[in-house]
Amino acid sequence: MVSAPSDAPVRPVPVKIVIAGPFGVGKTTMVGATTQIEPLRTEETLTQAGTGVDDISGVRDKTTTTVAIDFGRLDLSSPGPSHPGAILYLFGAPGQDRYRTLWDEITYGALGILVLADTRRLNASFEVLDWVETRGLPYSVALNLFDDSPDHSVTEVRTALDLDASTPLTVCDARDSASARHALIALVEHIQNRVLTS
Ligand SMILES: Nc1nc2c(ncn2[C@@H]2O[C@H](COP(=O)(O)OP(=O)(O)O)[C@@H](O)[C@H]2O)c(=O)[nH]1
Ligand SMILES: [Mg+2]
Repeated sequence: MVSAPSDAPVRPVPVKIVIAGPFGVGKTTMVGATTQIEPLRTEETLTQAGTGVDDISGVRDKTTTTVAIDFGRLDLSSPGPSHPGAILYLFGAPGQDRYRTLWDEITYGALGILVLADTRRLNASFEVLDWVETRGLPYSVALNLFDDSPDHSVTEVRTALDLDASTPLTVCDARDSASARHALIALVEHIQNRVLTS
């Protein structure tokens, strides 16, 4: 096999990442905070038609919902606190359970999944985590902190979500680009480790 000359430019690797999690957990916010291109958003106003169909408990103030995907791009090979060589293509999934078929389609070609969780309603993440387990892809969990989030330790949350010791668990503010980026980098490093050890 002929190896590339050592001075050849290193091409950034495109990495497809899916951001999953229950309705109102901050997926659209995270894509918007991290993308370096204009985010694609497919938000619609919540209507009475969703009453009794979609579980909006705990997110009563929310007025819009993602009906297809959010899309953004984050180049982690650019200068600054970065992860070398990866360009992330971010796909935010819609939260409602009824989009499960779409969740399967969105993960096509993805290298990893970031599951956002909200400590005010951790049980809302169980269904997403069960689904993520079935996909067999590397995943990590990020706790998106809200002003009234209860003060649980990371260890308590890890136990409550029944996470494997190797699954990265970070804490973030999805509105803050550096914080959200940190959660994504933890996932990229986890993907790299999985690739190197498999
Ligand atoms: N206080 C606070 N609000 C947030 C945070 N992340 C998201 N939000 C707000 O929570 C609401 C739901 O977020 P959104 O991104 O639409 O959730 P999605 O359904 O998962 O896409 C929006 O009004 C956001 O502005 C956060 O870290 N802290
Ligand atoms: Mg959304």
